Amino acid sequence: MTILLVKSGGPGAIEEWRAAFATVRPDLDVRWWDDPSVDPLAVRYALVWAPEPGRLKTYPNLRLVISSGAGVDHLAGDTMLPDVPIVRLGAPEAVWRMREYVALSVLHLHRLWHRFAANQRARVWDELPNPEAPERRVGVMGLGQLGAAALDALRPFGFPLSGWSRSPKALPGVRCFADMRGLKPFLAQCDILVCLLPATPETNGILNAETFAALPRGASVVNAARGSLLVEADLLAALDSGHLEAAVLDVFETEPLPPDSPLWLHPCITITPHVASFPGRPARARFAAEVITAFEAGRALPNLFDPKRGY
Ligand code: NDP
Ligand code: OXD
Repeated sequence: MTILLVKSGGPGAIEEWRAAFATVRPDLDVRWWDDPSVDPLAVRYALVWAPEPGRLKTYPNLRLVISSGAGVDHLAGDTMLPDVPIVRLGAPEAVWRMREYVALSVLHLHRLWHRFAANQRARVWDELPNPEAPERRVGVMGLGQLGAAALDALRPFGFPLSGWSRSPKALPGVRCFADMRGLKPFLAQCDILVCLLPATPETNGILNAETFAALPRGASVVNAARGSLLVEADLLAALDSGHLEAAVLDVFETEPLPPDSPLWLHPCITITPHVASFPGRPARARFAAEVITAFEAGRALPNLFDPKRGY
């Protein structure tokens, strides 16, 4: 039997993975990463999250790697990656989840929900007048599968929309900016900035003091990308100076976020524990099974990781 090796969710998750794959690809022998009875020569596929660097290279017949998350920064640091296709998670459920998360976060910031929450705790009745959607410009950094889907989700609300990517893009109803030359003009017209960039050497620390200063006064920020993109101290300074209004953060430099982080109790910060788009195991197994089937049939693979680009 063909072995699919799984490293995602810990050893306790393997029965759920087996059950999920049994409904879509019952022919696969689904094994836990550290199962001592696995013959390394029989491993054809791997579904992984943060495998030990160098380990994937030890399976000589490995043909395909699937990342259990859409981000592949957990693999990008492995200097001994095997020369096989690496597919990033692209389950429709993951995309729906991110659409929900971005719509929820943008509406939360648009309607000053953090202030109403604080006022409720203080028993303060204050309508807090705030602009209507056509006066609230929303910009998304990263126009890949998630950024484009997030913009789709925001379209019905009537916000003026814009986006920023590495290469030029054209999206209906979205003012598109590209590369470093487009960054400052893009930022200057974002009242709410949503970050959905991958973690690469180029994007490391991109949400920093300079970026925040380029946003209009009173702007807010959503980071659902990676913690390494955000300079947390710069965000705190921009919020405390009043230049930024609020932030919604799903990802952090250190996860879980340490209990002593000043981010936890900041009145203008809303925190979620890296859940923006994580779909359940059955959805990820369905996606992985479709990719394996496409690979075996010689069809083009979706969401291929390009090690040269780093995403
Ligand atoms: P994609 O690879 O589909 O899209 C990435 C986008 O970012 C592309 O538009 C790309 O530009 C742009 N980009 C990359 N580098 C740069 C750069 N240096 N400057 C400007 N633009 C750049 O990724 P996804 O949409 O699938 O995912 C994005 C990220 O979201 C993931 O890498 C991951 O970190 C994060 N994520 C977070 C989750 C969560 O639960 N919080 C869940 C899933 C993903 P171009 O179009 O020109 O290539
Ligand atoms: C991720 C994911 O890459 O959850 O963060 O898919």
